[in-house]
Amino acid sequence: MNALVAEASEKEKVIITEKKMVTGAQGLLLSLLEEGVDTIFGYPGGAIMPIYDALYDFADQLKHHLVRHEQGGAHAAQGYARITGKPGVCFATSGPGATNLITGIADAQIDSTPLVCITGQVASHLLGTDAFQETDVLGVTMPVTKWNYQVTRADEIPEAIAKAFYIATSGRPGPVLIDITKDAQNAKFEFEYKKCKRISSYYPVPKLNEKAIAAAAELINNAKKPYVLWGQGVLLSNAQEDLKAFIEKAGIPAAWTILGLAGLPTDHPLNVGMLGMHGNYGPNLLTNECDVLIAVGMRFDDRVTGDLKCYARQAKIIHIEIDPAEINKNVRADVAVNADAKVALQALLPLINENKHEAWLQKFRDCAKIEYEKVIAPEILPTEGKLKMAEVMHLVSELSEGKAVIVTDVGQHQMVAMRYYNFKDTRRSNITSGGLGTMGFCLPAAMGAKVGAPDRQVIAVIGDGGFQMTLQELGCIFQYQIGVKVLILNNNFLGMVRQWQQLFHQKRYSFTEMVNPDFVGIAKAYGITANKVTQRETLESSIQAMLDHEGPYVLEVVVEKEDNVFPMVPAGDSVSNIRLS
Ligand SMILES: Cc1ncc(C[n+]2csc(CCOP(=O)(O)OP(=O)(O)O)c2C)c(N)n1
Repeated sequence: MNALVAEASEKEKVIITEKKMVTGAQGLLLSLLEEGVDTIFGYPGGAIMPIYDALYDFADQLKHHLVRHEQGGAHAAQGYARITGKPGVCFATSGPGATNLITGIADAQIDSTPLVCITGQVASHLLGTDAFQETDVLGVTMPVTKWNYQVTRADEIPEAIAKAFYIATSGRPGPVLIDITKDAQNAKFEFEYKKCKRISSYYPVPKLNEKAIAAAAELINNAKKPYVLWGQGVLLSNAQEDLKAFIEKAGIPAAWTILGLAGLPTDHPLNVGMLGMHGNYGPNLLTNECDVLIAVGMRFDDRVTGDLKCYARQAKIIHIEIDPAEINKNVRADVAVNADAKVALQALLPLINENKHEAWLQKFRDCAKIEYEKVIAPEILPTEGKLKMAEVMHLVSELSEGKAVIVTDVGQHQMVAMRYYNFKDTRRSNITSGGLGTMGFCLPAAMGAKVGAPDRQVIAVIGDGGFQMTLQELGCIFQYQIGVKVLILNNNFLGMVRQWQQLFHQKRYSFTEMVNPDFVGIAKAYGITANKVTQRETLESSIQAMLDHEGPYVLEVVVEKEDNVFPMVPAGDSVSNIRLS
């Protein structure tokens, strides 16, 4: 109760301390404090006014950031959650406020990000009457939330919030939404809070199957060409060190999905690179040569597997995964280990033999050499022509010493950033929209990440298309002086779609060319320092100036219009058919 007592008016203090009576709105905020929340991203409106009114008294403990669009609020909460590991909290009003959250919620669902979204709702006596700003937000969010619930009585609030936090963070994390009617926000009740520790018929923490662990260890110990693929599950269970110990002991090459990136330093000798459509040559090609494939905390997304009919058919598959629904969904597991990545890796470690698979590793090195000569060197070290996205990212990596948090949007720049940033810091250093591929994610997510990790250098890498989807969050960045560095790689095209049009639609550039505004002017109008680079000679000093700047900064780099990202596995093709050009 101390929070409310500290902030409430003298008159209220007496009432609250003596009777512990609070409004639903106050009860919500007290519940959030009980869950350790100190940061909220949100946007007010009629149906959530009582909550915002109560927030006025809690401003010191609950730092609310007024975003400029609810989608930005959801993405900011995602960025905050992804960097801190704590659930991100966002507020929105009913109707359009709630529906504006949906993209962020769906993104969080597919990328396993814990969110607690609070929406205001019309008063309960108006439910179902098509009242002003009434939307069936439960119905709308049902398929994209891990759980949602409508509160119509103030005294339900603490229990609903306790459940929300438990569900969002346990097992495979995900978004939850609590919709609170206006009368429930206003009504008084006696506040009491109990954290949720279990819910009947919900078993988020699987019991480790020792037999499966033993079977996995046996396969690994007898393998000649074992291969680890890791995903975000490693980061979500903080198993970076466990993964390293495991692959180092058994001498196994390991490749990452785009959500697993930075779980190991990029230049670790056993880190062979990126999987998937624009991943590295060896990691894709040799998937179809390994004899035991060990998937850790990843879900065999189609962007990773390509055509399943010719995906790792020769290999025995070990699938370590916390969500039982993912096991045998896309790829059949010979050994299924339904477990948290850290628990499984720690159980496996003593059972696996020390090993070195020199000849097998050499195959990855040989592929890497081919890719370096054919693709990477010309991309990062061009001496003439327009600037290339890869050389920009290569320089950003060098100048920030591989220690920054890189937040990306969706498109060519996203793939390039992941391919060419040399991550040295394995603390959650890569944030992207992987599963949903949401343009507009980056700017607000980077903002949320910087709020969650103010001491880290956070760089938002965005295309000219995606930037224009949520650029209004420059307003929020300016208002709270959130020191994000925004790097726009401007090719004046919806580049990734243009690349597909070039390669698969006979260069018919149907509605992908962009006539862009003055991005520097826009940033400056928001009060943010900005600069534009077009020449190779000034690229390095401009990036350095951005990195050295104290507060928020926008750097627009004009790059080659028709730059392509290679290698590429054409959509739906076999990973063996990866193209270098
Ligand atoms: C909300 C949304 N709409 C459409 C798409 C389809 N899409 C994927 S990449 C892309 C082009 C992105 O262009 P830009 O932001 O300029 O980045 P670039 O590819 O040029 O680096 C589009 C339109 C999407 N991913 N998300």
